[in-house]
Order: sequence, then structure tokens, then C-alpha cells
Amino acid sequence: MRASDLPLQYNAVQILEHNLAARADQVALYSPERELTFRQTSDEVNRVGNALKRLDVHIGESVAILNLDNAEWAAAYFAIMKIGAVAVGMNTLLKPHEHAYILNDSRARVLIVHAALLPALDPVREQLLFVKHVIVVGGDSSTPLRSAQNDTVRYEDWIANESATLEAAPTHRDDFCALNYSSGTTGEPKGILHAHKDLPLTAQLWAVNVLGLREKDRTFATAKLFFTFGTGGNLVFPWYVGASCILMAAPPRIPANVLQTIDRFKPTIHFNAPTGYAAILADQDFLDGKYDLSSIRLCVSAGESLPAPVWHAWKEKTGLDIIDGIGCTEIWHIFISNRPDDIRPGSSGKPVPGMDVKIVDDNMNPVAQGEVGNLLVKSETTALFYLHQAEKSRRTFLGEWLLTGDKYMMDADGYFWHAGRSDDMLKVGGIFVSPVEVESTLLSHPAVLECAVVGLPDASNLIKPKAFVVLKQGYDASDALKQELVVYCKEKMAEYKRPRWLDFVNELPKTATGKIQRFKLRAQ
Ligand code: 3UK
Repeated sequence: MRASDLPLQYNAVQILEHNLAARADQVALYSPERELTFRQTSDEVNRVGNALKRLDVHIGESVAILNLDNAEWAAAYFAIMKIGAVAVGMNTLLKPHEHAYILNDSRARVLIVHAALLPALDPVREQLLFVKHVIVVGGDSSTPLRSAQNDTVRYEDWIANESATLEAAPTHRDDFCALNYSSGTTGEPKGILHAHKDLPLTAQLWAVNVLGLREKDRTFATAKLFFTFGTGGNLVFPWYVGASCILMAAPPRIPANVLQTIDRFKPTIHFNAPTGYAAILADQDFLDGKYDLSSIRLCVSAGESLPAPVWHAWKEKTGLDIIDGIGCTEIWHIFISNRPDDIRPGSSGKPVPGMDVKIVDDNMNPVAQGEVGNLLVKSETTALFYLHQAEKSRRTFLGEWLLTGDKYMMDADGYFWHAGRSDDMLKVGGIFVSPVEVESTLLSHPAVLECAVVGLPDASNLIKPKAFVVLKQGYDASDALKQELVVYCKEKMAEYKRPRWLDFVNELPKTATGKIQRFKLRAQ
């Protein structure tokens, strides 16, 4: 399938609606809170779309979603796309100043937010330049909203009297429909816009052609819907084939949440990150056989590379294969992948047919087979630029090719092996962490004179941040201070960015010009 196979006028709501009559009464979505059929979902999408139009949301405008994974997230996403607006899936784990940045950068006028996340916006309320209408999902209707304002309305009330009929906006297949933010080494997160065509294309090229997703499937992903790994795997792809998805609002870093959800809702396909598989493998209740995982037929891993020992341990304990594939927000989803009948544990597999990859040296010349180089990817689903970041865009989007920032090696059999990144970015639990950000946070603490943060492997060979800290005179290298610094990091940054280990050192290894030699710290 190519983009040109889609009509010029194409709206991604087709994914939900193209076969609606046939599957109207099938379940589209399971969650602890609500269960919806395709018909009910489509009706709710239309109500939300009409409510957005009542707020004068026009074609091309951004609408932000800061919501836990639930039915309202899914309905809002498709409603926003259906009226031709752009859905901004916001990372719920970020801090208030980052939420403010994203809301301002995307210029969202309407924000659909979960009641539990609303207090996190209080400290930055004054900084929001464009948000006018706040739609609140969840919460107890008897308690007044913490940040009640004239323009704040409950989701249920907002859509209650809206019609369940709505015509899709006549969008072009190349019109933008979704905006996600991805963090870089330094500076603000980068807004990545995707077009309507990118959703059906990734669904067909990877989920159907490679993974073999089918109508009878039921997906469950620990990757949240604000992350395109989750939006694809747990919403767009299942609905594209008429399968159902299972949404979980609870944090996936607690294995019991994940295992209970699997046990209760019986997915056939499970998406997780390597860290998630390793955490389940270390869970005593899981090892004791307390949970029933027998509904699952296949697992998927992405976000960071899946070490072969984790693959084998999972296979041994569950009998299940894990399909490791590398994707990125710039391409929307997976572009190199193992496949159900062709798995090489530890590798990322082979390029997804319909996309193209090459490995080049620093002068853009292809490297010999077996050598490590920079990975470039060509896909019709690649974004065109980073919003408001012209320079970074020019260095990353090289014509038809995307510079991924990953180092790769292709073996003699054509399998691709991840060999780290060419920038300092870490993938922690599948999510980008910038060591520079962790360092600046530590440096803002009064006890810290200097510091360096590097990624080091944990017991499962998965990368986690480690901090090396030089204290100012007058501070003692105590365990209490160590604790204090980690707690400080958790308060100032999204919790997953905190250092998992912290060492006090007398000095940091540096070059003659004073640059910190991270490789020396990594080798320790
Ligand atoms: C790294 C991997 C080795 C790699 C993503 C699937 O992770 C996703 O998107 P991001 O933009 O990060 C992209 C970067 O993450 N990475 C991802 N998967 C793997 N490294 N093996 C893997 N299997 O550095 C890549 O450049 O956050 C993953 C689908 C959609 C996604 N957005």
C-alpha cells in the first residue's frame, strides 16, 4: 500500500467508520470504566465532534488531550481528526512547565483534561496563552472542580445534547491530524505533526502485513495513548482491522496493574517495552502463576532494544514470542521489525516492506555489511519537520530520508542490530531521557558543584540513568544527601527521568578543554 492508494480527500476517521455497519455491535473498546461497541464509539465521536464545532474549532486547529487512557481519550482523538483539527496527545507524566510549553507551542484553544491531572495545571494557569475552553473528564461530579473557571465544563455535560450525526471534514490525505511531542538532548520538546494518511499506512504496512493483526484480536498496550507506540498499537491498528482494544488508566510501571488487566480483559496481543517485560518477569505473583495470560497469542516490544536474555526468559515462562521492532515518533510507528515466523532474538529484525532503510558513515556513504553506521529511514509516513524548530528539522529530515539518531549494524542474514544512539539520549523504559536535563536539574540543587549523567545497564541489561556528583565544599557525601538528590529530581522532573544510581566523586574525568568524558564514566 502506498499513500497514493488513498483518495486525495481522506480523513483518518475512516479507520473507525469504514466498516461500521458490519461491526456496529462488536466491542471496540474495553476498560474498567466503560465498554463501547463500534456504534457507540462512533456516536460518541460524533457528539464530541459537534461539541468541538460549537466551540468554533476549525480545520487545522490544534486541540489538546491531557487525559489518562480511557474511552474519552479515544473518542476525543477521532472526533478531533474527524472535524479536520489536529489532536495533540500530551504526555501525562510531564511537569507543569512542560505542559504549559506544549499547550502554548501547539496553540491549543480547547483542552480535554482528566480531573486527576487538572491540579497539575494550576501552577501554570497564568502562563497558558491560548487555552480558553477546558473540558474535564472523570472525577466525582459532587465535588466542585478544583480549578473551576467559567469556561470549564464536564465532558458528559459538554456532549449531552449534541447530535450523534456528523459529516467528516473534507480533509486532504496530507493534512495534519495529530501532533506529538518528543524530547531532545537539549531545549524544548519537539512537536511532530502527522498526516491523516500516516495512520492507515502504518496500520497496513506493519500491523497487518508484518504483525498479522486481525479482526478477532484484542490488543492491550502498556504504552500510553499519548505515545504513538500506544496510539498505533492500542487504538488505530486494532480499529483499522475491526479488532478491540483494552485501555487502562492505571500506571503500567506497576506489574500488578498490567497483569490484572491481562487476566481480566484477555488480550490476544500485548504491547510492552523491554523494561515492562523484565518487571513482569521479576514479579513474584506472576512467577507463582497467579495470573492467567493464556489469552495472549503474541507480544510486541518497542521503545528500546529488547535484550535476547529477556526474550528467552519470557519465552520460557510464558511460551510466547516477542516481536521486537524499532519505531519512532517521526515515522509514527515501527519501521524495522521481527515477524511472527521470522524472529532473531536481540535484533530488531528486518525493514518493514514498503519502507526503506540504509546504514551510512558520517559522510553519508553506505557502510559495509557487518559495520556499524547511522541509520536512515525512508517512509511515506515520515513527518516533514519539527514544529517551530527549523534548524533541528533541517538536520533530521533529509529529503526523503530521516536521520534517526540510531547506530545500527546489519548482519550477514539481513537482520538489523541496534548499536546505541549517536546523540547522548537515553531510552529509559522506552521513553527518551536527556542526560543533559537530569544534569541541569541536579546542578540546580545547592549541594551540587558539578555532575554528569550517563546510561548504564541494569540487571536485565536495560539502560537506566546513573549520576556522578561532585559536591560543593561544606556538604557531606551521605546516604541522606543521596536520597535528597533523588527526591529533588523526582519533584523537578517527570519521575522516570530520575537517576537510579548516584555516586559522589571528587572530580569528573575531563578533556584538556574541560569537556566531561562520559565514555569514561560509562566504562566504570
Ligand atoms: C529507540 C528502539 C532499539 C530508538 C516508538 C515504536 O520509541 C518510539 O518512539 P520515540 O520517538 O523513540 C524513538 C527511538 O527509540 N527505539 C525504539 N524502539 C526501539 N531502539 N530497539 C527498539 N525496538 O533510539 C529510536 O530512534 O519515543 C516505538 C512505535 C512508535 C514509537 N514512537
